[in-house]
Parts: sequence; structure tokens; C-alpha cells
Amino acid sequence: MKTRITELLGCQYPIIQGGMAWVAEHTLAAAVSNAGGIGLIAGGNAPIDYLRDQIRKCKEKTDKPFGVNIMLMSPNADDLAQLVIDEGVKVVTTGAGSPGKYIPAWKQAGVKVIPVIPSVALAKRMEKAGADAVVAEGTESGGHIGEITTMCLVPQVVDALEIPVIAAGGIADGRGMAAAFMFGAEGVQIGTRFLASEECRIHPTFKELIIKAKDTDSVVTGRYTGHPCRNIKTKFSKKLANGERDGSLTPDEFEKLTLGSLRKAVQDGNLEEGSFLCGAIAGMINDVKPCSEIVREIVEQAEKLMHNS
Ligand code: TUI
Repeated sequence: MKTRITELLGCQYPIIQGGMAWVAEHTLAAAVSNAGGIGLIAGGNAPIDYLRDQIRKCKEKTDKPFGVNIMLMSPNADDLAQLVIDEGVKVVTTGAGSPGKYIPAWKQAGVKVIPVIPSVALAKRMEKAGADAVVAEGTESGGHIGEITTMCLVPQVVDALEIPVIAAGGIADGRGMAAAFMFGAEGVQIGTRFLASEECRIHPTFKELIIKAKDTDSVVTGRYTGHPCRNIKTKFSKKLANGERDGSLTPDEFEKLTLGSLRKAVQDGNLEEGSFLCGAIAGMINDVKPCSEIVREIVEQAEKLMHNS
């Protein structure tokens, strides 16, 4: 399990927890880091004081390296980008945009920079801009997604870059991890599996939706707004999908309905107005476990499979 990613990040296993907005707070991040992976705290749309507090609390719970995900569409992205430097955070991942303008300052401060990208073109741009690694995120992922499947994207990004590649999208067990390694990835980013962990503090309704989900229970909404998002099928996401399909919701009306809907899902378990973002692999997840067990089982299964091949 030693790869350029474990070396770069100083962790035991090349498993990074997804930087899920509203979900990934310090309790989850510290648990994943303590399990030997890299936990992430999501900046999302949060204000600077919230993220500072989360980073400090995470430091109290773990002496292992952990990171922060900066969601680049956030109006606070500039402040959060500076905060990670001021707080001495070791690893930054980014999503929903190009982090090019922040990379020189992060590098100068010794922060390891790992943009999440949905295409080969963006991956190449990030390598040129000085990224240390990339997360190649397939369309199986939860939340804001690109078009290309993990199976097609990862080997093409691996071929195009010199820096190490972390695979994401549809990976929730050791088989997924081993498959990613066969494509040339040197690490995996895992989100949905950690939603169903004991340390993840989402509303119980959210965990129940993940546990009960079957293979066909995720849906992509919002393609026509330019921000396609994968969520679990609920009354609300079906209403959005139908409105998009039959034209009864304009893109503006769609955006208004989804404003604040991540918080409503994560904190309130609100099935009428909440967006329960999750990956297409939710159907394979049937139980809630501690992060340490999740990480151990994934690593053991992947190692067994890779030794046999
Ligand atoms: O960012 C994610 N997943 C997310 S962010 C999020 S919060 C949100 N809510 C509503 C709308 C948008 C965001 C929920 N899930 N994953 C990484 C990711 N990055 N997926 C796609 C991209 C991406 C897209 C465009 C990365 C770079 C990019 O660059 C465009 C350009 O040319 O600059």
C-alpha cells in the first residue's frame, strides 16, 4: 500500500475521504485520518470562522495529517484558501472549478495541492499549474459531477500525467480500490461509503437512505443549469428531475428550489426539500460501521486481490 500518494501525504493508506459539503466535518475527518487514511473537512459555502473552528477541533482529535476541501464556487473561496495556509493545513483538495490562482501561494506554504478534476484537459492544466496530484473523479460520484465514467477517465488521466492520480467515483470496497490500481491510480477517494460510518454526523434519515438504496436509486439532476448533481432518489429529487425533463421548471426556478437544499438533507433529513447527494455505489452499502473498520476492510480486500493477480 505504499505509493507516491502515501509518501506525498504521509499517511499509512492511500485512501482519501471525499470532501462532501455539509457532511465532512472534523469528527469524520479525524476518524478517517486516525484510521490511516486522509480525512478531509469540507469548506463548502461555510464562513471562515466555521472552517477555522473545524480545523482546530480536528487537530485536537488527531495528530495524523488531514486536509481541507475548497469548493471553488463558494463566495468565501478566497478567504478559505488563505485560512488553510494560516492554520498550517497540510493537504488541500479543490472542487467545482479551477484552483490555478491559489496554487502558487499554497505551494509556497508547503501545502500539498490535489485538485479534483472530471476530464483529461483539466488534469493537464492542473499538472502544469503545479498540482502535486489529482483526483480523477468519474460521473459515478455523488454531488457535482462531470460526464466521464471512472473506468474511462482514470486510465486516460494516468496516461496523460506524470504526477500521481487518485481515482474517485463508484469505489466503496477493496474490489474498487484494486480496480483503480489496475488502471494505474495510486490512491482512491471515497465518499459515499463514509456517509454510512458511525463517525459521520449526518441526519439518521440520510444514512437510512444510503443503507436502503439499491443499484438504480441515484439520479442526476440539474444538467440544464450547468451544475449536474448526483443524489439519491427521493420525492424531491424526482420532482426536480421531472421538472427538468418536462420543462415545467425553468433553470432559474430549479436553482431557487435547490438553494440551501444540501443543509436541509444533511442536518434536518428533510425528504420534501433536501438534496441527499450520494454516489451511484450507494446500492452496495448495507451497513453503518466505524471508519477504522471501513478502511481496514477495504485495504485487506484490495491487498488480497492484488496479491492474487
Ligand atoms: O466539486 C465536486 N463535487 C461537489 S461540489 C458540491 S457543492 C455544489 N453545489 C451545487 C452546485 C455546485 C457545487 C457538491 N459536490 N466534485 C469535484 C468536481 N469538480 N466535479 C467537477 C469539478 C470541476 C468542474 C469544473 C472541476 C473543475 C472545473 O473547471 C472548470 C474550468 O474550466 O475552470
